[in-house]
Amino acid sequence: MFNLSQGTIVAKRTTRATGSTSSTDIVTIHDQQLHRGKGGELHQIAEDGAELLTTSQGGPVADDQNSLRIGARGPLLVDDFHFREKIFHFDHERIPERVVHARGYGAHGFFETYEPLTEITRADLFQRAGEKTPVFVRFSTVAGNKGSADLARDVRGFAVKFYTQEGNWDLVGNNIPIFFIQDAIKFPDLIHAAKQEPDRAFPQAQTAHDNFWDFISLTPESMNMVMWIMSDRTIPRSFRFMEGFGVHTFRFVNAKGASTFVKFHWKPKLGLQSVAWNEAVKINGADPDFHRRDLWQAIQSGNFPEWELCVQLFDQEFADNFDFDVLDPTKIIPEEVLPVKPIGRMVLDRMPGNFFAETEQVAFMTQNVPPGIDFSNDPLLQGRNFSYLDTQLKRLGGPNFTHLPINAPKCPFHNFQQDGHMAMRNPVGRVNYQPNSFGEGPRQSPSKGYQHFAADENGQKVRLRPESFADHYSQARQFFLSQTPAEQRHIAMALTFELSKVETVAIRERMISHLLNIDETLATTVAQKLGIQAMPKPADAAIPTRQDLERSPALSIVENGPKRFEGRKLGVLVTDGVDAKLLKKLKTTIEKEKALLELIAPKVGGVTASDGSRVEAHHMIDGGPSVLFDAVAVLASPAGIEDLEMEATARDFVADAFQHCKFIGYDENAFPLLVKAGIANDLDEGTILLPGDEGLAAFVSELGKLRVWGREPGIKLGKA
Ligand code: HDD
Repeated sequence: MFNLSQGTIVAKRTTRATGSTSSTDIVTIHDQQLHRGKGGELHQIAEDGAELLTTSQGGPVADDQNSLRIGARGPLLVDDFHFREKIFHFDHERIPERVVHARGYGAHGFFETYEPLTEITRADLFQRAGEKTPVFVRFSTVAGNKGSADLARDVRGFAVKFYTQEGNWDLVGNNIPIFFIQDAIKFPDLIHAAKQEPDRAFPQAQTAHDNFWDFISLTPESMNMVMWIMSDRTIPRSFRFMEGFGVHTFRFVNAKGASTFVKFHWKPKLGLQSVAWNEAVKINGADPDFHRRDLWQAIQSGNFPEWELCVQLFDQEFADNFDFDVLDPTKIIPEEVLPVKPIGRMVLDRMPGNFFAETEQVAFMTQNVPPGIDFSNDPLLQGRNFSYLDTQLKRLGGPNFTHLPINAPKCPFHNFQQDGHMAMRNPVGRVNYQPNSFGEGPRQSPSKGYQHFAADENGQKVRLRPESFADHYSQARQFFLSQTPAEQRHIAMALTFELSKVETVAIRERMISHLLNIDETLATTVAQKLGIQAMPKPADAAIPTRQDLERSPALSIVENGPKRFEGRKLGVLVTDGVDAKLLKKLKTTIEKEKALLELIAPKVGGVTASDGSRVEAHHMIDGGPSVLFDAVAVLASPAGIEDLEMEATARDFVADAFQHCKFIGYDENAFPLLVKAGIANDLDEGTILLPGDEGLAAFVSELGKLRVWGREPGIKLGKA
C-alpha cells in the first residue's frame, strides 16, 4: 500500500470530464500519483490523468482490450485473472425480475405534511405542519416483463416508501382504487392467468388472451375491476397525470390507542390524463420508454411532478352503515359519499443516480408501517403482508437487503440481527442478545415502540367468504355510468378488442353474460361487435345488481382533467422557410404555460427559418410521430409544404392527431397537408388556423382541454 506520510501534495488536479486543473486533488507518493475522489478516497491515476482501471481486488489493469493468450493467434490462458473476474461478474449481473410489476421506474422526492394529525394518528410524519419526509416512489406495470413497453394496457403500480423518523412506511398502491380478487390466496391464479401463457410464452404484457378472460369470467368478484381496467385508466398519458390509491382500508391509531379507518388517495396536481387505445399501440412502437422518458425529462428540466395525499377517514359506525363492506378490496367508498381530505403533498425532484442500485433493488413491503398506522382485516392486505417480505429474499438474495441504502431506514436503527449473505452492518463487541446483564445493546420500549391496535377478534376457524362481499355488479355499474359518453365508448371498444383476441367462444359469451348484469347497452354493443349471434342469459349473481347507485363524477378521467396545458407537450412540424416570428412567439407562449414545445422536421438537422436563422429539430419526421405529443401544429412555407405532402409520415402525423381527437394548429401554408391527410372537409373546433402571433395565447389556452372527444363518433363513421 502507499505510505501517505511520505507523500507530497502537488498543486495540480486533473478531472476526467474536463481535463481542467486545480489545487487539491492530486496526491503524489513516491512516484505514484493518486487522485482524491469526492469522498476523500484515493485512486491511482492512469497515463492520461483519469482514474486508473483496477480489478475488484484493487489491482491495476494494464490492458482491458485483449485477453491473455499464447502468441497473437493462440489459445487463451487460465492465468488471466482479470479476464476471469470481469466475465464472472458480468455473468451474475442479473437478479430475478419481480414476479409482478417487473417493469418500473423510480424517483426520489419528499412528502410535506400540511397540518398535525395528532388527534387521529401518532405517526411521527403527521405530527408537525411543514415537516418534510424523504420518499422514494416506483411506478410500474404489472403483467409485462422488465423489457416490455410502457403503454401496455395494464394497472400501474404506485409504490411510495416514506423514510420516516420512526421507520419506513411503504404505501404499496396502484393507480386503481380496487383490486381483482377479494382473497390473497387467489393471487397466484390471477397472475398466472394474466401473464403470457406458459406453453407458448406469449402474449407479452397483454391481457388480451384466453387464459386471462377465462379466469376473469369465472371470477365474478373481478367485475368492478374489469370496468376500471377496460377504461382509459390503464393507458395513462404519464405517471405524472395519474392518481394513486392505497386500495385497502387501513387504520390510523392515535397516542391513546384509538383507531380511525383510513383510505389513502394520491391526486396529481396537473390533473388526470390518458391516451387513446390506437395511440397507445403506436406509442409502444415509436417510444417503448414513453413513460420513463416523460418522468426523466420532467424531473431533469425542473418541472417536478406533485401529488396531494388525501384521506377518507371513517369510524366503525360509518363502516357498519355503508352499502358495502369496507374490508372488501373490490369496492370503493365514493368520494361524493365520503369526501377526501388533503393531508400533505409529495414532490418528486431527483432521479436515481443508478437505476439498478435504487429502482431495481428497492424492496417495498406492505407490512412496513410505523407506529400510528395499522392494518384492517382486509384478507387481501393480510395476505400481502406475508408475500412481500418473502419475495424480497428470493429477489435480493438474502436477509440483508435492508442494508442496501435504498431500503435502509434514514432514522437510527439497532437490533441483534446478524450475519447472513452480504452483511454490511456488522455490530462489534461481545453482546448479541437480549436481555443481557452487561447493560449493552438496544432495549425494547412499550411506550415508544409499535403497538398493534388491540382489536377484539373471535370466531371459528373457517375458510369462508363473507356474505357482505357478495355484490359484484353494483359498483361496476356505478363506475360505467359515471363515465362521460367518450369514456363509455372506450370501455366498449376495449372490451371488444380484448375479447376479439380470445379464441374460445364460450369465454367471450361468459363475459357478455356478466356485462348484462352491469349495463345492458354495453353488453349488447360488445356482443354485436364480436358478432355473437344469440345473447346469453345474464350470469347468475349471488346478489343481483342493486338499484342504481349515485353517479360519481370523481371516477371520470375527463371530468378531472387539467385546467391548463401545463406539463404537456406540443409537437410542431416545420419546414424550411417557416415563419420565424410565429415560431418564436409560439415557443414563448407555450413556455409561459410551463409546457414543452418540440420541433419535428424533415431532417433532424433542422430547417432554415424565414429570417435565415437555423432552427434545430428535436425529431426527424419518421422518429417524431404525433402520438408522442398532446397537441400538434404545422407551420410551413409554400415550398416546404409541397415536400411534406409527399411524405407518408407527415400525412400520418396530421391524420393520427385528428383520429386521436387532438388539437391541431396550422398556418395558411400548411393547409394543403390537411387536404392530403384527408381531414380538410372535417375541420372542427379542434383544428385551428393559427391567427398570427397575436392570437397564440388563445390557441394555447384551448389546448388545456386536451382532446376534442366530440370528434370521435364522426371518425368512427369513416369521416377521416
Ligand atoms: Fe402486489 C409487487 C401493488 C396485491 C404480491 N404489488 C407489487 C408492487 C406494487 C403492488 C405497486 C410493485 C412494488 C415495486 O415497485 O417494487 N399488489 C399491489 C396492490 C395490490 C397487490 C395495490 C392489491 C391491492 N400483491 C398483491 C397480492 C399479492 C401481491 C394479493 C400476494 C399475495 N406484489 C406482490 C409480490 C411483489 C408485488 C409478489 C412482486 C415484487 C415485490 O412484491 O416486491 O410480493
